[in-house]
Amino acid sequence: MTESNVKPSGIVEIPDENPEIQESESLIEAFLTEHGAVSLESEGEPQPWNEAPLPAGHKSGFVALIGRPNVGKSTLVNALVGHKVAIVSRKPQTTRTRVTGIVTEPDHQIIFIDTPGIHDRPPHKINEKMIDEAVAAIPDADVILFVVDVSSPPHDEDIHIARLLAAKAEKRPVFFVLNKMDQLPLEKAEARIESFWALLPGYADSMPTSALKGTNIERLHAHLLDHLPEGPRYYPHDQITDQTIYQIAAELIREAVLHFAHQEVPHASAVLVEDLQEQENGTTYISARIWVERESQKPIMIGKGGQQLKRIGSVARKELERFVGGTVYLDLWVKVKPKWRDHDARLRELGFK
Ligand SMILES: Nc1nc2c(ncn2[C@@H]2O[C@H](COP(=O)(O)OP(=O)(O)OP(=O)(O)O)[C@@H](O)[C@H]2O)c(=O)[nH]1
Ligand SMILES: [Mg+2]
Repeated sequence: MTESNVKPSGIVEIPDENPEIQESESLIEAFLTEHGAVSLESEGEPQPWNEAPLPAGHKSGFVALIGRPNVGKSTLVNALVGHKVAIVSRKPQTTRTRVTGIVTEPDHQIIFIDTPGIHDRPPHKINEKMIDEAVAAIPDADVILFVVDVSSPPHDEDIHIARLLAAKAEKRPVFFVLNKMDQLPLEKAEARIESFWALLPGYADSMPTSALKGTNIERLHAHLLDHLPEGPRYYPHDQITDQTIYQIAAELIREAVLHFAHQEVPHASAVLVEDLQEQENGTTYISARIWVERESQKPIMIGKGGQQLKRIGSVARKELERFVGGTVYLDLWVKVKPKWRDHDARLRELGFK
């Protein structure tokens, strides 16, 4: 038998003491309070979104966030968009594909492209594809945010990315985003920041931020606007991401997996949502599979008496309920997919090209 199933609904309540989960909950809460679901219902006469008149001088553009794993790119996109569009975790290589977060204001639209962290240890095909996704975002962008973690000195991967940007960003403005400034002791700040600046002497602008605390996010947004060209709206005003509801659900479940799984298991896991539908009683039924690579990883994911899977399911269900704005019945299965990280067909099933 390669499949196991535990119904997680309502069995274990996890105290939400983890600041990351609280952070993501408050983002979702704010989003749902404001909008109720993934996109806004427009009131009044429907008008084709791309025919609505725009003010003179309307600006728009694509802003790619590039950086090594774990520096806070996804946290930053969520903060800039004001909604949770990308999952976040303490574990490196959380983001696996490009994720857009869209901000629409009366006079501008910015499409943020969150990318997988670029690193120099690609042991599997999936890692190569992740890095390809990130590198491919560079020439598509109007502005590039080179996100670094200033809480520690520049890493070899930062040096590698700086070289990549020097070669590939061409005439595009590159901003240094000096993130995690909340973790940088004041006495080290000047020397540390200068050591990052030295990596890319041609940068166009630089901004210390704390994506976690929201520091300088508004200022960064304003600086970005100065560098964006005049242009149209590329997306309807009420769209905050280009991910499908299936993809968002899978990512929210994967975030819970990343939170509870340890060592090699998080990297060996993937989530595929197979069914998602609202039932007559108003409950949204979601059926998903958690892939692991080896038989030995399955009992780890399920835990003794199914406790681990119940914890994952309980946290994921809460996030999914906020996301759909109603009750969710989550049917979670663990499935062994040998070597899926190196298997083209498996990777295609997960949406990789
Ligand atoms: N102290 C502090 N922590 C932060 C900040 N921004 C992000 N983090 C934390 O850093 C960790 C990684 O954040 P992510 O947003 O997932 O990082 P990422 O760059 O998207 O990582 P990958 O997707 O793996 O490339 C999480 O634990 C975040 O809560 C910040 O400004 N300050
Ligand atoms: Mg990320």
